Amino acid sequence: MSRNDEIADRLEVFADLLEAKGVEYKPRAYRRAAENVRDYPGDVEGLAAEGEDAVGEIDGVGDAISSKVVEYFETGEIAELGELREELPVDMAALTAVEGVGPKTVGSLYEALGITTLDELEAAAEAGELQEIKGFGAKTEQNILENIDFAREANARTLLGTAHPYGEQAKRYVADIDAVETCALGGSLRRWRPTIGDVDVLVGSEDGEAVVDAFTDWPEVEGVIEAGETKASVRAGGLRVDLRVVVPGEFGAALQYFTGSKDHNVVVRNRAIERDLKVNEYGVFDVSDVADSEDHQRAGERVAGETEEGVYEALDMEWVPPELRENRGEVEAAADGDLPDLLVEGDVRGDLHTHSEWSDGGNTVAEMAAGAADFGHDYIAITDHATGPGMVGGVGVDDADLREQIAEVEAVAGEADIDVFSGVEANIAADGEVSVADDVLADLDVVVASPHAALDGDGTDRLVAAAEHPEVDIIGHPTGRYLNRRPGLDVDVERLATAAAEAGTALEINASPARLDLDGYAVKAAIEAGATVAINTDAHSPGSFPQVTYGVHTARRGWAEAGDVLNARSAAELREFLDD
Ligand code: DGT
Ligand code: CA
Ligand code: CA
Ligand code: ZN
Repeated sequence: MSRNDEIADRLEVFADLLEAKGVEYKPRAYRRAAENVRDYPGDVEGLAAEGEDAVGEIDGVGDAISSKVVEYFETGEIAELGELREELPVDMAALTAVEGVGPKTVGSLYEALGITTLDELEAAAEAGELQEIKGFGAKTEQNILENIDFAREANARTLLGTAHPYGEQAKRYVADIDAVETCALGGSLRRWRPTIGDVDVLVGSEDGEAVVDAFTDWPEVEGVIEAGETKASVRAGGLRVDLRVVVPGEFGAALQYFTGSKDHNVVVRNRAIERDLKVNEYGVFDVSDVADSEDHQRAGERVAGETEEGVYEALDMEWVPPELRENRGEVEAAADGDLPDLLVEGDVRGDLHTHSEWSDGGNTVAEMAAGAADFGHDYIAITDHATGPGMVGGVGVDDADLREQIAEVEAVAGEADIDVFSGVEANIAADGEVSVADDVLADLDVVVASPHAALDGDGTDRLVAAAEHPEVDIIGHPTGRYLNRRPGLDVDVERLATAAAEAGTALEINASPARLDLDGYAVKAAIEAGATVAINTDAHSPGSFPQVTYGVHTARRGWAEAGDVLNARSAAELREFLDD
């Protein structure tokens, strides 16, 4: 974590605690300061060394806050924050992870019942004590109870979008250690799961102790959980990072084992047993001549283990891309030579869901188009939020704005090196109604329709209705989930995908790391039902275009080939799909 992030985190905690105590206005100021400090391109610690005035140059950072920033860098703590924490000794992050519980609620819960942890909250809700608090009711209590398990899991898992860059950083550090010969990330990170329990780093080396020593000296390490001769676990960047060292000759077998998933490995092991082989983290062994009495980890004749490809080959199967290793039929497909020819990043040619200043984006249409061209795209659609139900804060374009915007997009398109399509992100109301007039929709190139509110219960009918709307081209972030924050709509993907395929509507894989919606399993079901998917970043500035990576790997988790993906098509082929 950078020191800018460190102080920003403190200011956010400050804001939460002030809000919990019922203080007005200040929490907002602290949050705004935190955001600007986090985004500050320079080194805030350096400013702090120059004094409060220098820190006060950052937008939104006034006298009170800049003095705390200086205090933090000088003394390592903020006295007033320490006092607030003593007054309100609550596990704020854990409690506010419960949907519907904000800092203010945490304050009320502490004041009324002394609740500080998720377990205490659950016990109080089960005992019916919450509904006795002023401002709470039986319904609130029930909601909290229903959301506690989700929150518990959320607290334990980190978004892929956070863990992936951090894992890569860990890998770069480890790869530079002298004794390291080979190094790779394993586990859920290598499989690109949407959320990550911990980061797994695997090393091939003859000198485990030297590697462990250097690893625990990584400047990012906040605490060592355990350190042995060939493995270590540390806390770093708010994550747990597991290191495993094996001899280079066993690296492939270990990588296969530690990539998982557990369920995939079980099926692989069973396939080995059918062939009188044994697979484990040390290698693949022919155990046909091994007596039960000498059965140990490396018993038998070693037939593979140096490379992962060799491990699968020894079992008569194709190498399985990590994204597929979830026991969804991939072992059988690999044995039959039937694995999909997975989509790769270079296949994606454009972005069909982006925002500009016309709604809540940060850039002009021209800047978004130039950014997409720089990124290497062949085309971009500008799909600002339409006004109407579900749009917070009144941001969005109305029908008249849209007509003006079409003219601007056409002007930009005339100058740009790539195709620039006009579009909109309309809202899908709870009854399936699409929020923009049909005649306006008809004049736009790309119509994305997405659910933004009322995200409880089954959404299949609602989404099917929107998919069947003749002007809708793409259903955006279909479930409306926010990872670790809200589960979103329940959707019968097969039924939605069948209707969408019939209607010529694509289903989005929203690549924003907060969403990854549809997820990989849903993508697999959608493609099997014949649907086309579109991988979009939902970018609110050009800086988000690279997030397409997360969408591509999510598509791969759904067994997607280039032919399944709308924006892997050329601009001409895309136009054909949109016009139909
Ligand atoms: P996570 O960390 O919860 O996001 O998920 P993973 O898959 O990274 O799980 P993790 O870190 O506990 O272990 C990494 C891999 O090591 C896992 O995917 C498969 C393998 N592994 C770990 N423990 C076991 C085990 O008890 N049995 C088997 N078969 N494999 C295991
Ligand atoms: Ca892991
Ligand atoms: Ca692990
Ligand atoms: Zn949206």
